[in-house]
Amino acid sequence: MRIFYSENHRLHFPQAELSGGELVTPYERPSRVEYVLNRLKERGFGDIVAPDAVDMAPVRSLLDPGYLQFLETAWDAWKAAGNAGEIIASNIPARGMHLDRIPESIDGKVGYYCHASETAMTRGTWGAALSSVASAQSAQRHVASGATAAFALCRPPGHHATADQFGGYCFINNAAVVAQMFRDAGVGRVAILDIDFHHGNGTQDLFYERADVLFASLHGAPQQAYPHFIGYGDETGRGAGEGCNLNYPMPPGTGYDEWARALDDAIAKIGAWGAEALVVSLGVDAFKKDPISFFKLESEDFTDAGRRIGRMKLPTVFCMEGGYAVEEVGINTVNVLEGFLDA
Ligand code: SP5
Ligand code: ZN
Repeated sequence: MRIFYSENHRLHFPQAELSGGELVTPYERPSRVEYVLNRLKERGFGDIVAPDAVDMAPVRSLLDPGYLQFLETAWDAWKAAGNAGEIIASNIPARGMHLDRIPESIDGKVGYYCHASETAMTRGTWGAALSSVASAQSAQRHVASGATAAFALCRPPGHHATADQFGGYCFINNAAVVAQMFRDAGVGRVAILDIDFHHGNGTQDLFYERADVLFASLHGAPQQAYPHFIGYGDETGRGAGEGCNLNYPMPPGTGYDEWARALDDAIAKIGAWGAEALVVSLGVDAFKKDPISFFKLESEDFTDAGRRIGRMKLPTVFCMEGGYAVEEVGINTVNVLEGFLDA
């Protein structure tokens, strides 16, 4: 399996994450990628290449132009406004406020284009986000031209990013761009399977009213877990997209038996729906030792999950999402890929 990865992920390394009322070193950090790369090499995945240049056309077709403009210019505007620190949102529009009037000041814009203030932006965030989506795009093209599967070692991750909001460590929704590119290449039905611990709110939102892209997500129940306000089981899609959104929220302490039942159900429904290509939002934060999550998966469970996904026999693009137990993030990620190849 070919791996696409860009060193430019290192351009994004904020020093601060607002967590439990403190500023801590972000859980989503550059070393995560090094652990995955090292494990890939250890396990004989030698075909690791840099992506081609980013293609902005599919990104622009899916995302809000004002949001992209904001991401590109936010750092300079933030500094020009005299701010000493990293970009962190401190006012996000809430109940009763205007959601449709975009402020002119950078402070206002940051809040408008953000949904979760744990995520900081720095000088290199835009460049890193572009390199991340470039890896996803190269993986998509590799699979579209005949490969069985490819892995985009994306960083920053993408599945929490919507058409016009960053948050949850995500800026551009890599998996969504891949799905759109499959559609643009003539694939009729594309499924996105999101096994990251957190609900893929951005991906759900982007395709919620569409019948051509099915989204299925296994995640911590919103009553207990970030992103808190979305991800319930009764969110099934709207309009033409009704029935094309499948959420599997699960409670604290969920282990592999229950998780795998949800996975099997999602896989069966993706198959019955007639998916012709698959995008996997590959987060490994369902792991029992993940510092910010509450599922109980063991490392070997990821191998089994990969095997179940592989049995679908669909052209598959894996996009890296979360996973914060850094010592094991490589093992767990590569276990999914090995399970997939074994199927
Ligand atoms: C891509 C991805 O996995 N994003 C996750 C973003 C999670 N953001 C908020 C997490 C808050 C967790 N707080 C738990 C603190 C435990 N000490
Ligand atoms: Zn996650």
